[in-house]
Amino acid sequence: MTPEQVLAHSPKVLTDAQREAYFRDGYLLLERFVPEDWLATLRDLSEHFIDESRSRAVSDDRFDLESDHCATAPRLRRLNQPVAQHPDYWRFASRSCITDLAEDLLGPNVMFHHSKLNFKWSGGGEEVKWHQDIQYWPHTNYSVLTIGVYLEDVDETMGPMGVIPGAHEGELFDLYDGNDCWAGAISEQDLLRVPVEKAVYLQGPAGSVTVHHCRMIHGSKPNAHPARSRPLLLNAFSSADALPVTAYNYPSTHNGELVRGERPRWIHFDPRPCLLPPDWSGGYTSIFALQQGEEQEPQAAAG
Ligand SMILES: O=C(O)CCC(=O)C(=O)O
Repeated sequence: MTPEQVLAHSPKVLTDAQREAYFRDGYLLLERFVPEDWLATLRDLSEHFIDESRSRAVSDDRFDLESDHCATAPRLRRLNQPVAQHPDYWRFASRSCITDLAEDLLGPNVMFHHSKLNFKWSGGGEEVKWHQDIQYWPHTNYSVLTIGVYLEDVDETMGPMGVIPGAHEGELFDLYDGNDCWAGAISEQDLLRVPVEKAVYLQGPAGSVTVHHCRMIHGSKPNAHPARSRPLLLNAFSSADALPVTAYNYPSTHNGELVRGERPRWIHFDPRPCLLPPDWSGGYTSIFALQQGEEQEPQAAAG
């Protein structure tokens, strides 16, 4: 859907000024957006899965682990596809305030794409280099976004999500390196064309929500805080008239489910081209493993 088509529908949780800001800047930060009861449920789930990760020594299709992860000091880098791992994650993605938020920015027909829970552990949790999402999972148009929820308070030392206002209207970058291998990040050379000095780092108390457009250049620094981790639950949605061009390479029960409205009769094709990612049907690791250049046995995982 185009911004004009979306704005023609009345919003449920945003003001029109907030929606216009999203379309202009390509991101939003909504402080304390998620109610306490939901936050408590999501935090309990995090504890449960962190505990479960203690029994793992290597990453698998559910748990993406930092290299120094161990049972006594778990460092779960990412919980893959939480919606497939517990019904409350799916309830949150499909029937909560964030579904309303997705509807306000994508129009009445909304499709769920995927979810992930990125931890950034204290004292180092890894950097995410500048990149755009849509090259990882191209769609027929760019009415696609990701909603992040901070499950704990996040300050500027903890690797908050960084965005570059307005970058979603600019260039779509090649995420392959000079050897035609997928780097998953914008090259140093190309970054010379990006006003990274204008980056805004989205921080806030627990329950704050970030939204970024699928063409937004974004990334985050390591977590320098000595004691606190930065769990960020990410759910990606599209207008239902934006269909994925490539199969999502992490099989989940909910990828592609309609969470609001109806299946539309017409697909919308944006004339702007999109980069095609590698064929990951044989396996994939994670954005962290890729960007850190880790040698790993590929799992079926993504983005
Ligand atoms: O966890 C973060 O800070 C950013 C994550 C991200 O951009 C991604 O997973 O695509």
